[in-house]
Amino acid sequence: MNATQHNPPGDIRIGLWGPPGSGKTTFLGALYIAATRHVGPYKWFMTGMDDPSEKFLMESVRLMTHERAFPVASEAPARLGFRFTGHRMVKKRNAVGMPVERSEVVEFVLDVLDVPGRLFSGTGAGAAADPDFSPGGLASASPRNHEEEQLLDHLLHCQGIVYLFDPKRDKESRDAYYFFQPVLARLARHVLTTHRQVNGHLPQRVAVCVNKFDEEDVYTEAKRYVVQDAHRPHMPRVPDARAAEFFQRLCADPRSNSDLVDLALRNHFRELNYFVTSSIGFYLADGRFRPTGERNIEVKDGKERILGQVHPINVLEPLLWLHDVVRKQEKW
Ligand SMILES: Nc1nc2c(ncn2[C@@H]2O[C@H](COP(=O)(O)OP(=O)(O)O)[C@@H](O)[C@H]2O)c(=O)[nH]1
Ligand SMILES: [Mg+2]
Repeated sequence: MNATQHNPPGDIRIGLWGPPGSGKTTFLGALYIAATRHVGPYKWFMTGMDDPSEKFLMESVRLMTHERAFPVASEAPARLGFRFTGHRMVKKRNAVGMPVERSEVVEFVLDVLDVPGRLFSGTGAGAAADPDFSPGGLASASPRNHEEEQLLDHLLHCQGIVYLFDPKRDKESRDAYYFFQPVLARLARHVLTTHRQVNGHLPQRVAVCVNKFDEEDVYTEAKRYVVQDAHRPHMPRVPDARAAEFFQRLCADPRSNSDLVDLALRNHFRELNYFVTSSIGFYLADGRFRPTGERNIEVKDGKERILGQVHPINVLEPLLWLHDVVRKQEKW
């Protein structure tokens, strides 16, 4: 006998936070493939909640698989909604002790705002390139200011935040803190003035993602923490318990202030988890990962193209963790 148990979908608002180019749009675009490839107790699939979200999904999947290109940069904030549906078969006994197989369905809705990276600085890169960008101000009513407010309002009402740290960029520009601090300062002010703090902390849960794991330098640094999946294609993974240590190591460059990102995250937020992620994964020459860690990007006519299959690493997992911790809390 079969039965289906449907848990009502929980709406969960998740924000994406990270400096320009840290991979936010690509991360979102890779989610559909990540859900399809996911190996775990639940089988997952992802659908768009409305036409623009479905269009974004189809377009990013087409780009990443057929065109072998990265999703195009976000020009204006895009509000997107996706539904994740997971199902698994569980063996149970019915009221009279007979074994029954039951299909268990879990659903959650992800509501994200994908914004151009310049909005995160509040004072800098955006301002230099863009006269409309008002330094740190929520006071004037310029269009740019409206976008900043939209971002702040979204993050304020998120239960979860995916924070993307880009070790490749940070090695060169060392500006993670520069893009991090203005957003944190505004978030903290609004949470405190509206008395929404929880035990002195900001209420959002944060999944800290060290992104672009597939890049040669990042993989080389991560090697000491890496274990390989037992199942094909035996992708490398930094276990969550060691990902925090890896993040701290990356932030500890004495020439940068990125250690302040690590400290401030831990001081401000009540619950954090760490992931080492890649939206595209490594190149699999013969269907399995080789420990040399081949890069899944080729450069043709000066343009970066994805070389082979897209195998996202730890892209769905931060959302599943956020969904889990938010669902477990009784009251938001
Ligand atoms: N190696 C590698 N590069 C990535 C990955 N994700 C994004 N990138 C690179 O980072 C660039 C910026 O990504 P994008 O998603 O537009 O960043 P955003 O500004 O944070 O939305 C892309 O064009 C790629 O060159 C990844 O998983 N691995
Ligand atoms: Mg983007």
